Amino acid sequence: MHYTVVRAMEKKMTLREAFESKMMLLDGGMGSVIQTYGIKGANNDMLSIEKPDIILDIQRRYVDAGVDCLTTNTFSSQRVSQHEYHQEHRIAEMNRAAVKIAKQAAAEAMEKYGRQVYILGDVGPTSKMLSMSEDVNDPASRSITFDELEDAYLEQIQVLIEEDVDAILIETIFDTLNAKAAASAFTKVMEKRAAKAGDKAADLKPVEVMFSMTVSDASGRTLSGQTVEAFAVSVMHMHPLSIGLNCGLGADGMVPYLRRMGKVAPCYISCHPNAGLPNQFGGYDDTPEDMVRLMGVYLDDKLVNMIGGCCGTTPEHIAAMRKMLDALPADYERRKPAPKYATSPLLRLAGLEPLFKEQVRPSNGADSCNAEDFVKVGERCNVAGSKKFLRLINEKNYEEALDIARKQVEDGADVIDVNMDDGLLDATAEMQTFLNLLASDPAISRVPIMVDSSRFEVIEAGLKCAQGKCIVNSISLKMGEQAFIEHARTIKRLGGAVIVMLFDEEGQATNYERRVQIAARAYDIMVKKLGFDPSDIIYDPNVLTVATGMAEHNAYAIDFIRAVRWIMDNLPGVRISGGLSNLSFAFRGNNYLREAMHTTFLHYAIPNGMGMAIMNPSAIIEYKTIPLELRMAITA
Ligand code: THG
Repeated sequence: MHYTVVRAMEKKMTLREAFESKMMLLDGGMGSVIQTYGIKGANNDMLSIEKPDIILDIQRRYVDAGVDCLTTNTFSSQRVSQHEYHQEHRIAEMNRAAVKIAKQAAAEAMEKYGRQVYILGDVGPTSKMLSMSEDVNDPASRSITFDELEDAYLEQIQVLIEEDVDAILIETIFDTLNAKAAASAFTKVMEKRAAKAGDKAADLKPVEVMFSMTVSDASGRTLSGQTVEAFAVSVMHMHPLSIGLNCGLGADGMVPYLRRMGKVAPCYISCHPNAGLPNQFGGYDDTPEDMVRLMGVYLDDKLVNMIGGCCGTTPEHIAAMRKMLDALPADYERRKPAPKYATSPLLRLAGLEPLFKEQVRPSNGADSCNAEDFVKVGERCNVAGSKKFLRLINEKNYEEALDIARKQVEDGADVIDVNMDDGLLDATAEMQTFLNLLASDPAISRVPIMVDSSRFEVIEAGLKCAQGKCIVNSISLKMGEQAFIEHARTIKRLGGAVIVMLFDEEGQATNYERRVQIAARAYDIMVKKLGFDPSDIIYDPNVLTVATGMAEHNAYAIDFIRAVRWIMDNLPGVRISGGLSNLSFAFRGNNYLREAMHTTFLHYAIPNGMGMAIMNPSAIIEYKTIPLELRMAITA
């Protein structure tokens, strides 16, 4: 084969370096090829133990076809998937066996062709879903918990990494929450590995993580309802080597979604489609020639960095793709990852749909601020902030409680705050129930969720019920640095943005100086020590109640705005939020005055850099309509 000679001269590179240097080729189907060996209806992953020669033969054929990456035969090698075969006690054994076979095939590739083949530990979605109920009569129920699924993935990924794979490929993702459970398990395994290595941790081989979602129909969404952009946002906390698409729709059906994914992905893009749509017998008809013809546009339009095949593809399909890649002109310009920030730091959140907002920068007199990037968080699904919501939750009238959420989205809320902190409620259980119910209502769950509690275990439980990228409300230095760091780490592992309240061990910051000092300290810890992405940090400098009759409260609003400006000028990349309705508690009952105060406050705070508020989205009046006298009274 003509590429043999060239490849023999390649030096050993990491998987990431390989992606940087060339178009990558993944292998093709496993299950459909196993069938051609006369094996039908088997537990395919068990074959790594029971018929290793067949698996090795298939992977050798993929090596001969010219792959750069082999996936291990471990798609279903998790306790959850093996349960139906009663093989859950052999998880370690089957994962170990599968990596050994793939490594043998890769070693042969080096010997035969002088070509480095990377091993991707294959992790499938299992047959369970964390974001959808299997019981039509009980939409809040789930057939498995996040923790159970994460444990199952941890058991698998632990072995794959021990056996020295180059990456974990979390693929055929039809529910992003399942993928986030696998991702969390991956982080735990990697942290344990680094801790074990001690001061030699820096010498450990990097292990990458890669995600590939599957769209279930022409809507271009996952089975659990997320768009490709929302999916991309929801896994980006893992800094994956690549994200991509596989399985359904066939090669041509992927094109529009690859285009959309590529625009938002600050990483490489992969695609390994089926050999067409399934025919009436469940087989796949696209020939190798059909597939490369349909995939030509992937290369012409620079949509991908890695191609391969899924169901119905064979070593012949992959050999045809090898030929296509080798025929690329020497000066072919490969796709480059989209830049992380399009213009200024973006807030990136997701429900079923993504929410992208540029930073709200303080304006300097002449230039007006970009107020359309202001984020409105609906405050009403809060048992402490709405008597009606509390009553509905107490009565377990979730249907009407959901109506409150739906109304806020209709009224223009970009995000929905959910808070169940009430002494007489089981806040964890109520948070789980309500978020599970929200997930089954696409009119509400299209927006991201703000998981709000003063108890961290409630926050953690909430994050484990949301497939999108949430905001945590909130963490602070109130209980000291250690708890703060622990909470921030957990949020990072579960993929959330977070509100940092300006509290420290001495209590709430109520003046300008303490706000500035605590904000700077928290930034240092989160960004410099923990590697938090600043665009995932949202400061809340404490909107306090004004006009209480106490003289020292009257500087509160001005001090808040001065602190907003300092933070935006000095702590790059962050956003500012605040609980708007706090401002006017002194005027409970006088709704017009409260709304006029809120509007006036935002009129000054947004141009100074306030980028988000927790508020009643329907209760904002136009500033110009507020009578001048009232405006002056408010700003006095
Ligand atoms: N910062 C952060 N989170 C917060 C706050 C904040 N969460 C809670 C609160 N402050 C923001 N949420 C609300 C919700 C409702 C009201 C005020 C703040 C409110 N409720 C009416 C009242 O009390 O008069 C209730 C009316 C009713 O019962 O319907 O004003 O600052 N990070």
